[in-house]
Amino acid sequence: MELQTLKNILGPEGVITNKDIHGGYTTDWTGRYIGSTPAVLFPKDTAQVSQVLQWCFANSVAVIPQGGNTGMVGGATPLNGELILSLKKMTNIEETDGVSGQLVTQAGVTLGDVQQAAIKLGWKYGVDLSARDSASIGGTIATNAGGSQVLRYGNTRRQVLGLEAVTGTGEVVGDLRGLAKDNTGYHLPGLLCGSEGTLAVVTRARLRLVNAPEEEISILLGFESLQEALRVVEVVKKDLYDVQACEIFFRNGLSLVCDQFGLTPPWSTPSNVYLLVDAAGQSGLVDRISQSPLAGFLESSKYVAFGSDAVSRKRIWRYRELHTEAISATGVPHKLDVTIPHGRLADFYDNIEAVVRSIDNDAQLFLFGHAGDGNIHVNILGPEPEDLTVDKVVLEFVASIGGSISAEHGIGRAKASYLHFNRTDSEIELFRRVKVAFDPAGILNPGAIFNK
Ligand code: 2HG
Ligand code: ZN
Repeated sequence: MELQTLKNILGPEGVITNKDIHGGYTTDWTGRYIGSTPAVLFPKDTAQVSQVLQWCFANSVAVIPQGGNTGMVGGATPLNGELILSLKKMTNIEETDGVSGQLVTQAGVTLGDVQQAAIKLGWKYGVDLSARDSASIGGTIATNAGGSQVLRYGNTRRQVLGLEAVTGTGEVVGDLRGLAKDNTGYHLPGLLCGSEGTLAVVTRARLRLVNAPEEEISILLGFESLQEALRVVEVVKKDLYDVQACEIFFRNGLSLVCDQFGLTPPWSTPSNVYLLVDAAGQSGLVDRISQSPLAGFLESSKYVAFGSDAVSRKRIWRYRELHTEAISATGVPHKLDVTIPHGRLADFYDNIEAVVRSIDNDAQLFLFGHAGDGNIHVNILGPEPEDLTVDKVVLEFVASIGGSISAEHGIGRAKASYLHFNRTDSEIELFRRVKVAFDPAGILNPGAIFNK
C-alpha cells in the first residue's frame, strides 16, 4: 500500500509499519482475534484525523479506529489487513471547568487520567472499570462503556454532553458547547456513543462530572445461596441511596483469582455467592448505612468485610476486578456479556450451567458482573476459541428470556452474527442505512456490528 501521503500528513513519527507493529495493536485483549495491518497511524489532532479519512475515503482504504485496545469483542482488530487509526497520541485534556463540573478532552486520554483530572477539580467522573489505566476515553465513548457504577450514574452515553467526530468522508461533525438543553434535531452524541467506530471517529468530547463523594465504603458479603444474595441486591437498589456499585461473583471465580494472584480469601470458609456493595456520598455514610435495611443483613451475617480507606477498599475490589485477568491467564475464554431482565436472574442461573454443558460437558463456567444492572459476564473456558457453538447457544438462551446479548462490551466482530437475536431485520436494515449516511464508502471498521 502506498503510505507516502499518510506520512506527509502525519509526519514520519505518525506512521509505524511492519516490524514496529506488535500484538498490542493487532490482537484483541482476549487473545481470541488476531489480525494484521500494514501500518498504525497516530494523528495528533482532529485536523489530521480528517485528512487521513479524506485520503482513505478517496482511495477506498479501510481503517480500524483504536483507543487502548482493551475491548473484548474483537471490535478494534484488523482481521482483513485494514489500517489502524490509533488515537493514542491525542492525550490532551484541553479544558476543565470546576464551576459547572465539565471537562473537554481529546479521545486518546485514558479513563484513569480523566478520573484523576475530575478529582483534582473537586468532582468525579461517573464511569469506572478495571481497564481504567489503558482504556481510552474515545474507546469508552465508541463502545458506550458501562462498568461498575452504571446503577448510580448511568453508562458513558449519559456523561457525554457534546462530542466532535470525523465521518467516513473526513467531515468534522458535532460540537463541544455542552449546553444543558439543546433540542436542535437529532442527538449526535447519543447516536455516536456505542457506534463502535462504524459511523465516525470520536476525536474530542465534553464530559459531565458528578459530585465527588466525601466518604466511600466497600462492603463484601458472602451467602450460601443465590436467592439470599438477590434479596440483598433488591434492598440495596431500592433503599441504599448512597449505593454506587453492586457486584456479584461466585466461589469458583474467587478461588481462581486467589490461586492466580496469591491472595488470601476474605474468610476461611468459602461462600457460594459474593456481593460487593460500594457506597459513596456525603459524610455520615456509616450512620446512613446502619439505618438502612441493609443493616439487618450486615449484623446477622458472619461473612462480611468492610473497607473504608483506599487500601482496604482496593483489597476488597481486587477479588472482583481480577476475575478477567485470572480467567485469561488460564486460557482463551468465550466471553458473553449479557443483561438478564429484571426478575429473571434466578432463572438464568438455574439454567445457564445446563446450557453450557449441553455443548461441552467439561467446560469451566465463570459468572460475575454487575448484579445491580442484571449484567452478567459469562466466561467459558474449554471449547476451542474458534468453535462458536457455545457462544451461540448461550446468546440464544439469553435472548429467549428477553435479555440483551451485549450489555456493555458491544457487538464488535464477536457478536455480529447474532445481532438478529435482539434486533429485527428492519432495525438492522435501518442501522445499515445510517452507516451509509456517515460512511458511504464503508471504510470505517468494516466487519464490526454487521456481518459484511
Ligand atoms: C468487568 O466487568 C469487565 O470486569 C470485563 O466488563 C468482563 O472479563 C469480562 O468478561
Ligand atoms: Zn463489566
